[in-house]
Amino acid sequence: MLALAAALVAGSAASPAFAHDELVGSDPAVGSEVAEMPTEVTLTFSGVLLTGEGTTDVVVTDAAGTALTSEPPVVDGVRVIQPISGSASGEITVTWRVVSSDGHPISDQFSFVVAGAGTGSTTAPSGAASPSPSAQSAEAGSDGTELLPVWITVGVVAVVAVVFVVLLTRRRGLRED
Ligand SMILES: [Cu+2]
Repeated sequence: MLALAAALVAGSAASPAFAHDELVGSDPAVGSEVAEMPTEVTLTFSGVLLTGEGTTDVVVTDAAGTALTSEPPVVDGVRVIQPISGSASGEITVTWRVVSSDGHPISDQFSFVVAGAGTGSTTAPSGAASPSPSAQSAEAGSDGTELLPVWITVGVVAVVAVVFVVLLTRRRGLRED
């Protein structure tokens, strides 16, 4: 009975009507990779957020921890829009705190990745003018594409080995016959 009661309590706590709001989406999306640093980050919550002094705080930082926000966030119903100042590439972290529609403050953080060569100090955008070879190989390694030739090599070796074994077996079979 106790377990059943506990399950019921847990179930009701998890239902949206009684829970804090939660982050249900963002732009850029959580964990996504975008081509360029956006001019704003939008967070969408499951309920209309409370507004007022000190309710809402969004900090956007680059991989080095440099803040990319200079303006306060704008709360618009279920959404929070945080303007971005400055440019960066690499992993961008969004740390947010809002006050849920039930009056409880909630906070968390997520990150997304801005593609592009090096830091914001690079003059030419990646594409036509290729960045330094070391930067390219580092990028290839980080997203795993460099691992592909290794697996191809392993696959080819495996196939060759199997064919070799099959041929050996057949020859043996022929000799026995
Ligand atoms: Cu709550």
